[in-house]
Formats: sequence, C-alpha cells, structure tokens
Amino acid sequence: MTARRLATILGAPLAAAALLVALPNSASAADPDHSMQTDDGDPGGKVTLIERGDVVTVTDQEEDGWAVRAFVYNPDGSLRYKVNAAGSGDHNTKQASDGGVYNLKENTTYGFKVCLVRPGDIAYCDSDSWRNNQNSSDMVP
Ligand SMILES: [Ca+2]
Ligand SMILES: [Ca+2]
Repeated sequence: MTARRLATILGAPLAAAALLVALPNSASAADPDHSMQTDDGDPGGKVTLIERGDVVTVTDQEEDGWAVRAFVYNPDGSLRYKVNAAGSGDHNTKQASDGGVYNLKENTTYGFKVCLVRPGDIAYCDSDSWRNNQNSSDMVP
C-alpha cells in the first residue's frame, strides 16, 4: 500500500505515524527495556537501558544550548559512572563490552538519572531505578 493511499484511508497524520513505525530504527536494532526523559516541558534529553548487554545510551534531543548527562548509581547509592551527549541528535553509548564499571551486574537494580547541563548549571533531572535482568548475551560475565 502506498503512502498516498494510506493517507487517504487514515488521514495524513496517522499515515505519517504509520510510516515512522515501519521505518527501521537506525540507532539500534533493539527497543530499550527502560527509557526516561529530562523533566523540561519539551524534553531535551533522554537515557535508555537495554538490559541485554547493559547498553546505556544518552541522547541530546534538542539544539537548545543544553547538553545532556546521564548518571548510573550503584545499589548502595554511590556514583558508578556518568556519560554525556552534547548537540542536537548526538548520542553516546556505554555497554558491558566496554568492561569495568560499564558491565552492570545481572539481576541487580541500579539508579539512573538524566539531566540537562551547561557550564555551571544542571537542571531538569529525572531519576528512576531500573533492574538489569538479562545476562544471556552479555559480553562479560
Ligand atoms: Ca541540547
Ligand atoms: Ca553485565
């Protein structure tokens, strides 16, 4: 079915949404298990976790003068690592295959926080606790 015919049937906005869904996701083959955005009204930042492979991705979603920083906290509340992205569409990924702190323990709950940052300023943070459950294809035990 062509986009034009879809548009006729569904109305243009629905057809556009359907086409977006149909397009392959170039950033990652897997949908994240967890996702949250910064707390500004039109969220400029996002962090996602794919449990398999401990894939943590921080994305700067807007060219708004703010960069984005994600924090990962150990179960005892101490900071495990942080990762930045700066510039519209820029993203940065850490995962188990990077080794060290980036290899999250399986069946363990970590704290995640995502904020907008600019020199001397950090704001619009959102935080959550996400459990890392899947270890079947982690590169490092
Ligand atoms: Ca930005
Ligand atoms: Ca792991």
